Amino acid sequence: MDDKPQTINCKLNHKQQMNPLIGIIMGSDSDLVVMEAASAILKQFGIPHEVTVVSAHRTPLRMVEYAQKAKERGLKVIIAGAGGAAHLPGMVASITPLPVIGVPIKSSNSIDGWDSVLSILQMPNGVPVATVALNAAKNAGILAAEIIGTCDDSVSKKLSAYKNSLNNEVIEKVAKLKKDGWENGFD
Ligand code: AIR
Repeated sequence: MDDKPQTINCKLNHKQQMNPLIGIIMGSDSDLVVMEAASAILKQFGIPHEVTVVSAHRTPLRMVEYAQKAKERGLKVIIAGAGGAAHLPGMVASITPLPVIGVPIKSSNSIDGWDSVLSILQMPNGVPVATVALNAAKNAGILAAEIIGTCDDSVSKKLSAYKNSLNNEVIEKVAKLKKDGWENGFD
């Protein structure tokens, strides 16, 4: 057996960079108010993506078709959000070899969001779904961008700049608190 490590080249070519790389799907258009944050951050990073509604319960055959064709259509990551009995991310993950990021949504039919969190989080061994916090579609977008960034240096650089900006924002707040005074300040 050849035990040399394999060279894995996953650099995206120009055509791949233009087509949607990330599919954002959700159980209902009522989820859009939460899920649009994933699209907004992907736009900020300049990553092409698509957004559509796919319901595990109301359109099960559309869900199967979407999951079966996602990889051949050039998608690299799927972000799936749903509320209540949130089976969409797990069922899509059971069909596609692509990484699936699940966004639990506190929807109108949800009991505090726990139903959705647990439906998406507690997947059986063999079928992982990377579950973000309740309503955390922005983090799902960032995680998807990070996956793309493993193959694309320009995306990776934008992510590093973004994380630097988070750091700088806090440092500025620290300086402002110091300047303006803070009763129990330590710094
Ligand atoms: N949903 C739709 N099909 C399957 C599920 N789990 C979820 C949607 C939405 C919630 O049901 O993801 O969060 C309520 O949908 P609607 O359309 O009644 O507003």
